[in-house]
Amino acid sequence: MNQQIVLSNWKFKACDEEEWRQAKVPGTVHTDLLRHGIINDPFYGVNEHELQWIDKKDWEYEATIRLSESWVGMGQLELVFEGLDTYADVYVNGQPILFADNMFRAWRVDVKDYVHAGDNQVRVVFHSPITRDQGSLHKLGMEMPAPNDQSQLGGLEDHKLSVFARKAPYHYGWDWGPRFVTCGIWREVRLEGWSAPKITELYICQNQITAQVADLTAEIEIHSPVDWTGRLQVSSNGTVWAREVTLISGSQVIKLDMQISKPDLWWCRGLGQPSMYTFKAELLEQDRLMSAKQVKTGLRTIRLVRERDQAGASFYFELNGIPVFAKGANHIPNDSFIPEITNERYRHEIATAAASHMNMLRVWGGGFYEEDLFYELCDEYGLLVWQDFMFACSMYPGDESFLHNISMEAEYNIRRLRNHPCIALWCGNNEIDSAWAQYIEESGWGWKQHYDRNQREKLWTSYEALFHRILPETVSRLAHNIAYWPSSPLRSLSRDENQHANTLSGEGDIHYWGVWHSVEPFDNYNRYIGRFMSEYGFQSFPELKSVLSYAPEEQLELESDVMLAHQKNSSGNRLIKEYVEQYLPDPKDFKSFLYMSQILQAQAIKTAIEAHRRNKPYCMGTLYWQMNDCWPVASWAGMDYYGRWKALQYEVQRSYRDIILSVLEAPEGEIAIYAVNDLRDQISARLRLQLFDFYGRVLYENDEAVALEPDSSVQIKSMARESLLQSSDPQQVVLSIRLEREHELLASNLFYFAGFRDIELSQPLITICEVPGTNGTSFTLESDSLARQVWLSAQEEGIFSDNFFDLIPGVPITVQFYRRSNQERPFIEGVPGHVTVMSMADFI
Ligand code: BMA
Repeated sequence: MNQQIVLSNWKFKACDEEEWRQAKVPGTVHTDLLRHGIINDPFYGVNEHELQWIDKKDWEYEATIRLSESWVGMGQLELVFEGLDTYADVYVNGQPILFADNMFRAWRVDVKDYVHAGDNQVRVVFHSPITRDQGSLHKLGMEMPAPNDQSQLGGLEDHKLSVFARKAPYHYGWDWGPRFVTCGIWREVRLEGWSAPKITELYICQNQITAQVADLTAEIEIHSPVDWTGRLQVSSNGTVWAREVTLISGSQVIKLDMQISKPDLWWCRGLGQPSMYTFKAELLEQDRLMSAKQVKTGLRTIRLVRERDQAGASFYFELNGIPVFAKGANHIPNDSFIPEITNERYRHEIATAAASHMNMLRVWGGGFYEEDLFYELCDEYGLLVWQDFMFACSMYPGDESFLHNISMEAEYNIRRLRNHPCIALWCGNNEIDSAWAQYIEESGWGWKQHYDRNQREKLWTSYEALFHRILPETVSRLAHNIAYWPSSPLRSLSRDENQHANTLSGEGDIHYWGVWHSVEPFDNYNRYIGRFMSEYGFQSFPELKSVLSYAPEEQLELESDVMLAHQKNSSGNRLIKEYVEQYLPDPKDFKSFLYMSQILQAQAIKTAIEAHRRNKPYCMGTLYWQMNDCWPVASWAGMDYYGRWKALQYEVQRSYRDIILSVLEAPEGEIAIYAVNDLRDQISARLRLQLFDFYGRVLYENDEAVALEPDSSVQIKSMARESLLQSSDPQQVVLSIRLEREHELLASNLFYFAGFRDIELSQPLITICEVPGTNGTSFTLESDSLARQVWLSAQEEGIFSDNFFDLIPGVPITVQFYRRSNQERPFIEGVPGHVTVMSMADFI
């Protein structure tokens, strides 16, 4: 059978120093230095600025592996590096065996001729990506656009070197991320040995999936050191498919057709259960098992539907024949130092997405192709994945070796991920098409204008080779049933001016950044709605507890060195301040400003999500920017680096429910109530309206039957503002809208007739009582006057079932606390410890 040894006991040092120190693998040089106390916490204070020397040096790692006679006598011996970041020369017993140059690929080297019985030395030398790519830049002879690359901070002036290395772009800095151009052995290293045939890959190709039958082909890649005859079988749930095979020495792919009748299909959240199947492939000689490999997959058909219609063309995902309204967020790496991301953190993130009623995440192209666990969790929780290739916001070289490197990278990652039913789309890159804007001279981010005709042609030729040839060809060859989309955003595949997306395109996907980057009012979310909103976002600060993890008390002001170092969007703080001044009451101090920034962000994204969902089926997807953070920072994330939910995460949880109510006020004073139903069932319910004053008196009430069609968005009621208000003061009332079925609350929302700023809040008295019999995990809150944006914060890490909500006197709200836990299911009902309750009145 196959055997393996994971290489451990690594040591490391700078190439120009003598002293070896113990290293952690998988790991990075930064985290190794930190563990030895050679550097300070990279995330604390302004330490980032002090640590820029690390990427200018070469580093080496070494391990010894002891092999027995029987090990070295094996027919095949391969050293496998699952991830080397990035320019790594590898030596075995002093002999060079590999020159790696791509962090996104795994490397497998035949080392039979290089090892012997006894101790063997494996040495990995990492060349500074900076020194190396200064050479690449010199060779290319022109600077490349890469606005997020913080070259200045790295002491490199405007030389954007990130584009040359097949290395996570965000390592070079981003508008939410620090610049840590690290290196190291970031995934496992092992020696594999075998003398008999070995199954090296098992792919379950889904030819056609219907409710009646799943028509599949198992593609089994086998490596055999010898010629061999025997039996190959694949089994799942007790059914076995088998055939005799004759192998010749070397690698080969054997196919086995399989059918499963009445398959349990894989569905994303909201549409059904994410059923999974386990397939096991085995090679048998008589009854002796020679090799086995097991994979899990879900059976489903996923299509990207782009069909012409009056407005342009649709853009939506269809799962097993059912159109999906995509609700989710853009995911970035969870840490600047990838090996630091524990399984628990992954589970926490994906459970957060599921608890927030998402059904899609976009793995954005400036990070890395995620760990297997990420996709396993998305499979398990029913989250679709929009998967970018790792290219973002820059142009790239197009020489032959670069292109070859990328086709190997694409092949490796498509193969690695193609059994995951969650993968819905492969997308070429983030924002490059729209930034370059080949077909409209005056469009784009002003990149083209820096180049002469020849240079432009060269850059665009590289672009086309990558995103219109190599990547789509590789996807269709290896995962032919998954759609490819060259760039996000993109309007269409035509090679002319119609290609480029703009905020009002009636086709393609849209990144709408008018609100935030262009300082447009929130109301513009109601105007700029495309067929699929793959990005839009609004920043906020993490809560004080998280800020204190990087800033000492004396730095707690917006313009302090530390706070500025943890705000990577140069206009970020100014924008938050300006928007707060426009929409919210003035915060009384720094801590209040943090709170206010979160309320602001939540309000912005609520406006956007509701607008997108109201416009279904014209719009069929909404992915806000961004899910998470890679260090503690002011950013667009809904969940901070520590996994703490900001006000936005709770707002998303409400706004992404399968059924929502949404209110839109027209400028003429018409108040329209919409109901959006993403379920496949018709809903009969009662719509209950109550107009309250801020002391809980009901000034108006109405109750009527409504029916919601399956999978629909409709206006269910409309009223004139004046007739609702009558003589009430618009600054003193709130409209509560509830959709109820029997005693079940299906959806609810609140509507105010005046902005936050214009409403005068009195200091409410909020009471919080433990719900008897819940052992301290549930609480009921009540208030004697309107309390806005009530924020519960717990001593323990965890989430409340609801938070940042408004309390109307006489309308109590009950919440549960869920402890963050290291178990398979991350949220477990628990005791929060001391709970602090505050509301907006406490911050003004
Ligand atoms: C989009 C993203 C990121 C960026 C974000 C916020 O353009 O694709 O590049 O971090 O906006 O500016």
